[in-house]
Amino acid sequence: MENAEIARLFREMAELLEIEGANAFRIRAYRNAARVVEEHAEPIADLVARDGKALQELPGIGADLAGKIEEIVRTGSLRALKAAQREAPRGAVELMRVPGIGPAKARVLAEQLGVRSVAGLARAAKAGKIAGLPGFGARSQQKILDELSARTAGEHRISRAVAAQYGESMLAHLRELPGVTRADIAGSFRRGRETVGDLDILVECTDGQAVSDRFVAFPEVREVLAHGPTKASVVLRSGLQIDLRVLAAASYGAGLYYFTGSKAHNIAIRRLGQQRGLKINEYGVFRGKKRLGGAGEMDVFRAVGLPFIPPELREDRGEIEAARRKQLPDLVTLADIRGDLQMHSTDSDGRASLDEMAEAAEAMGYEYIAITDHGPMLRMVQGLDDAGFRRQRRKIDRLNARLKTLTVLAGAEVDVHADGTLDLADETLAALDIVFVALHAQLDLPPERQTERVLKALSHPSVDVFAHPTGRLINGRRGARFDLDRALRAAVDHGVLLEVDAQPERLDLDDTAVRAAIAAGAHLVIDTDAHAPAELRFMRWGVDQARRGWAAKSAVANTRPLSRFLKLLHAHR
Ligand code: DGT
Ligand code: CA
Ligand code: CA
Ligand code: ZN
Repeated sequence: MENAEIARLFREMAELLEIEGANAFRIRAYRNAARVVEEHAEPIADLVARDGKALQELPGIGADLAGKIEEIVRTGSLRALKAAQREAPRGAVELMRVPGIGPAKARVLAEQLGVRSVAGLARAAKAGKIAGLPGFGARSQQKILDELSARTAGEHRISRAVAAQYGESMLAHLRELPGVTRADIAGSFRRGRETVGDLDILVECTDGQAVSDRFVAFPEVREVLAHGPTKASVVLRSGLQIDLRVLAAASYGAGLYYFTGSKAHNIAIRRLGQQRGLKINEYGVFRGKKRLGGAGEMDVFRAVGLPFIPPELREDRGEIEAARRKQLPDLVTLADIRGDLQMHSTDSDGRASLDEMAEAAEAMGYEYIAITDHGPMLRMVQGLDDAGFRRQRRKIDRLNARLKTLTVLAGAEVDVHADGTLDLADETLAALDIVFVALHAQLDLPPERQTERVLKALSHPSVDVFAHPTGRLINGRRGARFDLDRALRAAVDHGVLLEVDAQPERLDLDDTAVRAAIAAGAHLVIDTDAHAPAELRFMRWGVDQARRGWAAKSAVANTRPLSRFLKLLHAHR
């Protein structure tokens, strides 16, 4: 049982309670429990197996929620959730996943229009049936249409971080079978994509039937789509589909290559093979009937005369040409990262103190971090005002005097007003070690005005980093629209670094924007925007996104030692 699975059930519970109009405190308790479970470093199921009482030591988990966690771990489901599902109008939960539709609106749509799905919502909006409903209007109908058209044809893709939990636990399940010599997740997941349509798992084993049997016996399987000796396919209760292929050792590399994709990349490589009179498929590399290789992935590259191309680049976006010219970037790795830069403490909306964040970062072996609490504009999270940042600076100075291996930079994440001015006084900004600017409100300004806002903010002399530049949320909101090329040029002119925010639902900049940023000559920072110590582990998702954007170590500022990092940061001041 993955933590993500427990969290998913609690979140659905919270949504159903919202639709029901239940007590806000109860709703919040479920949401909090979902987050606590999700962020717990070890599997909660192990905790339950070891010591039932330990659950109640988790923050915000009392006897009632602990009992529910145990029930989920033991039975795989939750009776209270089933009951709530029966009560709620069908489809309402799915509708709430559309930005701008809260519980009340979802209920109205489901009850008055009989809308049961996102597809049904699109039909109703197009037919103009939504504008006249209570609580809606022509504007909210248009907003729904805009949101839906921004999604790729209603396709449901699962976030990388969530897919990783199910995929890694399936891998562990398969590896327990004797005779399994290799097992990997291939497909879009191996290519580092921020979301996956499904997971593709490859296993090397001589007894395919045994692997397939064990695969379909994974505890969370809801539906078996296929179940044979070389392939199988299942859907988990979370809705995630997993495909299995079993391969012989002689074909494993060729299979891994083929099922890693992308399809467009595979086709281009196969064509290169054809030009050399070779046949390349998921079983190997062949000349006529003669097998030339296939046990290792390198067999395929060697056959077409190319060096290894990292999976993150295999999108047919110029990687084959770059490989031929020996101009592939030396991609940044997780181990290259020397410091984490955006993070919050209880001084604004973080859930751990400054000292706790610093200790956690030190334990991870970082050389430096920055504490970047919010400014005053974000009232709902109680940001710091100018005096607050002065007080925090004194706390950070005292902390640095105590710390042995870690340096804490005093920073801020400052909101940009709609007119491009910043939400803290110039003297306050000038006194900080590192200043992040971010758009949090009014993401829907017209593109020209948004561009002006961004350009003005980036030109402020104290600004160092542009945080999660678009503000998009994966499977959530679309984010701000502005002229990215002009913003990137301004960033380069003013020496502003661009963030790759590693929160799994942000991953902003995204891969194509990272690549554009590097091409424009900008530097990146990859950081976690952590609001709790456990979130420091999000760094891997940010690194994956940067790798997909062709980021070399040298393009990422926080791979540098502190002194060189600061020099780059303040070159423009
Ligand atoms: P996804 O699941 O939508 O996130 O994306 P992928 O890339 O994982 O796609 P998927 O699961 O349909 O297939 C896994 C890999 O298998 C894909 O990346 C490349 C390979 N593949 C699938 N179908 C074809 C095909 O028709 N031709 C070739 N050359 N490769 C294919
Ligand atoms: Ca896939
Ligand atoms: Ca697949
Ligand atoms: Zn932020």
